[in-house]
Amino acid sequence: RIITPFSVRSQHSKCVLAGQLFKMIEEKKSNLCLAADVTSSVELLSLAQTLGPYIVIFKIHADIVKDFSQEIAGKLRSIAQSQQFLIMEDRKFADIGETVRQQYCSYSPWADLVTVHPLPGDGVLKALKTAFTESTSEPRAVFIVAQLSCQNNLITTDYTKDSVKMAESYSDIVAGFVCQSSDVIQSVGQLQLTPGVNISTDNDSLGQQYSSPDVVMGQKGADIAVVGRGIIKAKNIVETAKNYQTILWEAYQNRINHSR
Ligand code: UP6
Repeated sequence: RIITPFSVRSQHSKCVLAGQLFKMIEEKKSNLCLAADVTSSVELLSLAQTLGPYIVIFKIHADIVKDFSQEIAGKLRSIAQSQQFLIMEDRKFADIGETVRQQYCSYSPWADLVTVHPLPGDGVLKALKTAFTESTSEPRAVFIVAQLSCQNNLITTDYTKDSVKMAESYSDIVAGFVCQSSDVIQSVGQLQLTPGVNISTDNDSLGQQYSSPDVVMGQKGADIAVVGRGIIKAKNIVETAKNYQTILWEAYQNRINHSR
């Protein structure tokens, strides 16, 4: 569990977007990433507009949104700019470098952050680093999926360790890791993004496994918690998002204070 405050950690980030994220978390008092897994662009933009104030990352799967277009992405980007959050495309790239480089083109105009599986080796990181430079002058970064929240996944302890090692030479583009355990993060300048967070249930019918915000921020050591259905399926999404934001922030404060 990294207990150094975000304000200090931002100074250790070799990745520009990681530094910005640490500052954003402190300014907004939010460790919340919304998983906006909805099927229409109307719902997508409405979630961004109404929940923007309570989150630091708006995470999407563009391929779930039936009418997704570059125009919708542009609208999402202006909401992100006015409400101060980053956009993550959870594409989980996992192919040979050249394919990833080409696939990235659809996301480069609007996704601040993307996710990658380290499975193919460092070619994916090399490809994205090249693609970032080729496509934009804005800061871009990746989160590496070093562990998964779903049951029976095939990731081993060695795989996780090797993912972290692989990322060492790419610290300028690696903002952090998607993982479930605090011992993954070796550098205070990188962030732990942890999905599988829900207050009211501990699984779904398709293998997802949930923990409570306290467990995720305390024991598991998350810096940012990813919440999807816990919020977007709630009756009152604004009140629910605020509630998650508060509980996560308090759990983070406890982690920092208990260490003193
Ligand atoms: N996600 C996980 N677990 C992982 C990696 N990513 O759940 O290990 C992503 C899913 C989904 C979100 O792709 O978008 O986080 C979780 O949504 P939920 O809270 O509705 O289960």
